[in-house]
Amino acid sequence: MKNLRRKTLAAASAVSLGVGLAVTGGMAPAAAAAGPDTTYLVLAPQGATTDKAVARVAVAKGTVVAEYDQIGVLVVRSTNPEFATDVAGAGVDSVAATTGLGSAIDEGETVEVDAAAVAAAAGDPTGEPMFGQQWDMPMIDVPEAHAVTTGSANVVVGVLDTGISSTHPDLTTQIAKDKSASCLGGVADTTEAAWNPTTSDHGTHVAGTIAAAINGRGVTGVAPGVKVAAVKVVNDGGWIYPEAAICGFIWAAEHGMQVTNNSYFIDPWELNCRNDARQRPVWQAVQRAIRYSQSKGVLHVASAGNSNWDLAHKNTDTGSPNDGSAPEEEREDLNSACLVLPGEAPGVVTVSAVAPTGKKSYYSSYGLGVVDVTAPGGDTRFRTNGVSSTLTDGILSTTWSRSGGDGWGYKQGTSMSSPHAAGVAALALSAHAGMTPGQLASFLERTAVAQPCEEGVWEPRPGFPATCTGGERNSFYGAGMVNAYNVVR
Ligand SMILES: [Ca+2]
Ligand SMILES: [Ca+2]
Repeated sequence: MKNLRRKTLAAASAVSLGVGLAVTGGMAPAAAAAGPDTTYLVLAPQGATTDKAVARVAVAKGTVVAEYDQIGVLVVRSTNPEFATDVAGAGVDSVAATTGLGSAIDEGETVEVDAAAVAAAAGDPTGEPMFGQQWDMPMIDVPEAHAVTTGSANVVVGVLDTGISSTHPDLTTQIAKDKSASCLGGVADTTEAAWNPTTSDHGTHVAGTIAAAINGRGVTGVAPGVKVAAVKVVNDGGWIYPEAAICGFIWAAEHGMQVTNNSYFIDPWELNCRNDARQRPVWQAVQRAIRYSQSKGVLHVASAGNSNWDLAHKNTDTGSPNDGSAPEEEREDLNSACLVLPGEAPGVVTVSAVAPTGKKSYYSSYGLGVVDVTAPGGDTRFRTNGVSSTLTDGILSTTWSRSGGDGWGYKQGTSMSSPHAAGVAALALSAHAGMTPGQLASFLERTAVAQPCEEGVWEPRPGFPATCTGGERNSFYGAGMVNAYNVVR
């Protein structure tokens, strides 16, 4: 029985009010001056330690919940309504609350499949039972790559996402449990329950695309010989808060991960540029975490997003901020603090998505100089001119649900394309150890198969027009389609 579960592509413009705002009713104690329990990021001056900042937090009646001395950032909780003012002083460069700065994860569409039925249909008894449904794998020459290597167990890919099901039969042998953690709240929690999924199987699906086992069950990942680590950064409401992302980047750096997959993006349109002065410290802190992790040898791979936006021209994209409250002139005020993170941070490999045809998926965002490479993400609408959804044109991978447990199913999105690129990066490192993140990023681009622009307006689904610009390197596909064989041959 097919269980179709659809979720609307989450609008990146939605803003969560966050966890700190709920004030309990009449039970509040006499401390009338107390405000809501709010999370702050406190930044020491660039390059300075956090010692003095810690002292200032105590003076301002805050509690340090995580100290990231490596990047001079503290995660603090406080109910002092004047905390941001009171904490100012020697050793504190800036402070900002992260309230309202959660970014929604794009869930995409899911359909669970009956494993036995798919196994019978696939018809290849020597391969993985569902391999016949994995159109994405031949598209990037994964079988040819596996004839050379399936990857090295020394390579660990951090899946910064909703957690990974540690009981999944296609993943249980693939997870580096000693490197897995939940980063919710900005503090790493290594208990297995904490980094398992609780509401969403997004991360479980991503992990399967990277490294599902060759074990005679279900599917194969791009790099089944490598390990994945669950780094849970998405809360049960589907939001990524900056403190969780910071914790995740630092965790990956301190636990020897060479690659991370980031199938989400933190959108500055709604969340940063509108009120830049207040929010800039938050973005500076995230950028410090990204830079630090890169300096420790981590390559970050990120999805381009599912809004069909031209990310290179977002200051003139009238489709972006959609609540009507942002004046035009404010939208022009883009600067380096207004990057879509992590995708647009320097050194991050940003991935667009293609359909089974190899052409841009209707939903995939794009942008010249923003998209670095492309990979299969699925397109369940191109076949019917948008009229109905053909879910087998999505990406088949590992799934999980609270009611149904572990399984396999289809999803589509740049969330699904990015892990293909992360898997190829992991194969590349397996075959050629010792590359720096910068070398690995350019190797992925050099080995990608160039994809020419579509002519004119590309609109595989009515209502989703886009125009490709550039030459061999272009706005839809960057340097081209990642290729698993080219990185190991
Ligand atoms: Ca398998
Ligand atoms: Ca990039």
